[in-house]
Amino acid sequence: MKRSESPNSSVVSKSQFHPAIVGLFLVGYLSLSTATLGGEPVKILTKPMHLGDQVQNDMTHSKPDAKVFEAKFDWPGRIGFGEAYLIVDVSHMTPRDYPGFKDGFWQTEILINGESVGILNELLRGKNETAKLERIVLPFEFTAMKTGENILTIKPGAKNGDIDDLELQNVEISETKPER
Ligand SMILES: [Ca+2]
Repeated sequence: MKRSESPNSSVVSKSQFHPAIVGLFLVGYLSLSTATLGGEPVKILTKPMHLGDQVQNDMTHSKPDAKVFEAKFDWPGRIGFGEAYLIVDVSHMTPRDYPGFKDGFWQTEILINGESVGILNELLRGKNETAKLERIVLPFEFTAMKTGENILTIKPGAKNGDIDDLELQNVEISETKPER
């Protein structure tokens, strides 16, 4: 609001504050915050990225790009209650029924701002990894994020020093549950 638009307004003293005025401010605030509901997902990765420690010729990037994915991203909206959703398109990741997984090996950990929010391959069924691209939707506590800059970490699991090689194709976060 520009000052020049209300040349006749004067400073409101405390005694002039009426509950109705406070109510108007509240309505204004609520309509502003609901305007961010259902916003577009925030894209964090939109191209192939091979995480791991071995050459794998059936991946788009046969050589590993990194051992861990870590990216800063900006969350433009407010932080809501309940859950937000991490959406990951991934191939070659060890699924949850693979031997050793239940003992804690091969588990791909997801961290937001350094706090663990879940294990990605808990949501991937099957006994063996495949080259098929799978979409995984991981719900997490919305309050793990803050408005503005955040850091997402995707850390592939390992066993005896051997990192689970996997390939990401797309990573995004949505405040609404995506249709699969
Ligand atoms: Ca490996």
